[in-house]
Amino acid sequence: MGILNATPDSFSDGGLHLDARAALGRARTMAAEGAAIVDVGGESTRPGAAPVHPDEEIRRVAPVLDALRTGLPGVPVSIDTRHAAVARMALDAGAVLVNDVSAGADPEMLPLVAERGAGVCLMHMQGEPATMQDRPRYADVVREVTDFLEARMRAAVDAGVPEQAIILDPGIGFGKAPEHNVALLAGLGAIVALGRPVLVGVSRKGIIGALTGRATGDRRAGSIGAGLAAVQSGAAVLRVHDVADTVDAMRAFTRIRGSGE
Ligand code: HH2
Repeated sequence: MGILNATPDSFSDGGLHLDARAALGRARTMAAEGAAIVDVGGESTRPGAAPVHPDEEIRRVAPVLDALRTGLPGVPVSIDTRHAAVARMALDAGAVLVNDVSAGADPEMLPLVAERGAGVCLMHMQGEPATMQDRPRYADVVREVTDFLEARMRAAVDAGVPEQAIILDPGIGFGKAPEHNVALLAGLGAIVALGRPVLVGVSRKGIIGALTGRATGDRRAGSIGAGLAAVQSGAAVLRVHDVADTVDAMRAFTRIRGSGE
């Protein structure tokens, strides 16, 4: 999954893809590099970010989705949003997956996904982006995140979303200290055991800085290393900025791992 943020303030690619033509160019590059899906977002959820009104989110992503529909047909698009109004517009514009970092907190979100026959990624977050990194606390992070995802998966199914349409995500960096992120990446098997594909987003995040000492722009190798560790633990999808290098790393890794089985 290639990241395409139509935001002025995303922590890594903020301001780069606000213009629909630039966004389309970036999406084309990522698709050519091997991205299976392009994830379009109009709200930064980095630590400390203020919430964005759904009208503003729509204003940012609508032209990008239009450009993708006409300029890159055949490449599946997901919409990274917590707001049902934004998801509705994006599904109308051809998106096939709703990537919801709040796991369906908007009461209209899961019924919408069900009604439209879309896919949904349900992610764990402790707190809200503005304050989530203040003092994240868990007694048993793997157990708590797994239990939360299981409950949200049940809520989605109760709303009419087929289980096969659900992807689960531990929410690396969303209300988690470095040790929590490491425990989740190592213990991903508990979430995998819920029976749905698991998506992991570590690309250029603070956890990579904590593990390598590198600044945001210099976290490519660390991100790929952590991504491969996630794949080893059972992750099925990696949400990344650096598609070409990640795809190469995954090809080599899965080929060698597969030949030993
Ligand atoms: N991480 C970010 C945003 N959306 N969605 C899922 N499912 N999983 C993630 O780990 C995830 C996500 C944050 O990264 P990014 O989009 O690069 O930055 P920003 O939030 O500043 O736009």
